[in-house]
Amino acid sequence: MTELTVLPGTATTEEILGILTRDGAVILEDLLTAEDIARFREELDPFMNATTDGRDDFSGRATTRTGALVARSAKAREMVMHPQIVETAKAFLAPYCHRIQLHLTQIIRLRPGQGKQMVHRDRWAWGRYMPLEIEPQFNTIWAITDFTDENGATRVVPGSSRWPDDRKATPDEICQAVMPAGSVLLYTGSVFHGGGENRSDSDRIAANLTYTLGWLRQEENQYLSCPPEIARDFSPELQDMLGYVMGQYAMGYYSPPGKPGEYPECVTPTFAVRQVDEGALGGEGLLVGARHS
Ligand SMILES: O=C(O)CCC(=O)C(=O)O
Ligand SMILES: [Fe+2]
Repeated sequence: MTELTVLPGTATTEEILGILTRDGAVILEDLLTAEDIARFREELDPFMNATTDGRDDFSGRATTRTGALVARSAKAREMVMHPQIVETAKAFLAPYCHRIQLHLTQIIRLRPGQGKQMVHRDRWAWGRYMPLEIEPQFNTIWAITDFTDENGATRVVPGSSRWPDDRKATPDEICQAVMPAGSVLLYTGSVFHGGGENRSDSDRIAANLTYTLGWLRQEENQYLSCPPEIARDFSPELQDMLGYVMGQYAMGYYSPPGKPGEYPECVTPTFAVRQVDEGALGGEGLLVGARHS
């Protein structure tokens, strides 16, 4: 099989999950309008244009990577919290966690002349410690420009999510996520893939927005990219998605370092953005999960 399945933006979570589980990737059409894209570009082009090229072959020496999209763009915030994407991410990751969180936000711009990226698994960001039975990551790449064969549409190896780490894909096993601007490639943290080669004379621009298990370290440090002073103004749902919430019963609490007695001890990270003390650690509900794990 060398083609990715394309589903309409109206596809149900069950339909999407069916393909994602089988192939490790699927394209969803028409999630962004031309106006959405224009807004995204207006908010983020200044940051993208000020970003310098990668300094190694994996990052791409003719590629720019721009992060902190939640802090910088209202349109990116909407995309991160897109109801259908979040529902699918939750359903995909639910067997492995109590709660999901944002993993990274990044504009990936492949400039003309960028060669193809090595084929890899995004889950290798954590090393190769976790067994393949655990799916730690749910990914999206939103096409901000058209994704074409010539401009470096993401290369994907359908059906490779369960392959051993050292298996190499042959050229006929690799296909490309060719799709118009506004479409989204959904892919697992386990499927083999990589950026394509940009042989065209214009940029290929993508928004990589990814999600992970509430108990794992995030690839982009959301507490630094989007600190409480900024996250304070966002909806509780987005604050939780950034990680300002307990990941498990005992995962993520802190003690505000004030004067003796100035603040409560061992509060949830919610305290940093909503100033409410939600009680010790993660509360009784999560304790049940901790006992069983
Ligand atoms: O730019 C792309 O199409 C994919 C990039 C990618 O897979 C990565 O940087 O991990
Ligand atoms: Fe990747």
